[in-house]
Amino acid sequence: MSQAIQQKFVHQVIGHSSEQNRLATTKKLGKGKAPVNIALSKYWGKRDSVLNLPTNSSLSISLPGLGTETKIEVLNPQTTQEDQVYLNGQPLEASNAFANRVSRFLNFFRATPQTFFKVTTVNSVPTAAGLASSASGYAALVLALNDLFSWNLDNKALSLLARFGSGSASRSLFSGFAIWHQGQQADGLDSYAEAIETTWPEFCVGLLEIDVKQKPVSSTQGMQNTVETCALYQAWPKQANQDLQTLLKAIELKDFETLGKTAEHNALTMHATMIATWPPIVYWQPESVEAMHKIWHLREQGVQVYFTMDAGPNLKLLFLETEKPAIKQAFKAIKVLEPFKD
Ligand code: 2P0
Repeated sequence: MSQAIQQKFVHQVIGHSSEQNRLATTKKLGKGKAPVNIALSKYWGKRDSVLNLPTNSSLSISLPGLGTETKIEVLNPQTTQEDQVYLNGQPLEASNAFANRVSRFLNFFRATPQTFFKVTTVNSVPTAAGLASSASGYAALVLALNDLFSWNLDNKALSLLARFGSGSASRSLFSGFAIWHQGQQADGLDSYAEAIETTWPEFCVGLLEIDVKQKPVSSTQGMQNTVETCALYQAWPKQANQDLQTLLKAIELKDFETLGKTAEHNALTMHATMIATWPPIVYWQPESVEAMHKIWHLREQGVQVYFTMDAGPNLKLLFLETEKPAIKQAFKAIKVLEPFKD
């Protein structure tokens, strides 16, 4: 039943019908490239896990220097009985969790049950370390499929398909700020992201890597547990949607203080719901908390710096170019990105 709903969704987006086969290839190879994105107002919780629909809207900034490049081709059915997935140059076993998830997504794009794909994906971010690699990964894969099948889909359709692969991927089709509308419809066709046109050249994001190991609980599992067991979660959708409105206004007015405060508070509220989940989800390491205190201390000294965190122990610092020397001085190992310049 859920597979039929999913197949219908994909057909509605790519325009498949019996007269017009959208899964026939004319090209040998499809290519796609997409950036990672960091949410300033987070996505946490699904209202529908079949179509991957969120409980709340979210807002992000893309980091053009970091992301995923993916190539896809159709394999010869005479010689192959399964997909081949390469991650960062390494062939993955079909049983590997990453390869398995990619193959399940590709099930919706096989012209026949004997159609298998070779997917070659290269990440410039550590996989599953809370640096949003599934976001750039599914956005790049959808762009590669769009290229392979010559669909010529618009950004809305690309974002819908990417969302179906992984929620945060809906926002990785764009550079700069993007908003993912939660949507209201049961068919999921109004839950997609679009770019916010404002540019903010002074805007900086500092990546503070605490730990790049595979995270203990995936985002998908973590948010499901939160929705099911955390009483505090009831307050989350309202808070998240309010934060999003505040952030939109702050971006429009280039009000950095409001943006920073709202993003930091939003991230900590999301983490509060994770911590109040059972079994508890605590992505933080002692060094994460140490870095938070250091940031609060810098703020007391007048440095305008805020942070956000995702489903992992790493911090992403938010500040304007004028604060770059102070930040680099305080955090020697920080990697500073300028989303509107890189
Ligand atoms: C975000 N995260 O808005 C939030 C903040 C993690 C914490 O979107 O199940 O990997 O594939 O839709 O997209 C990570 O969730 O989850 C995420 P699925 P996804 O960036």
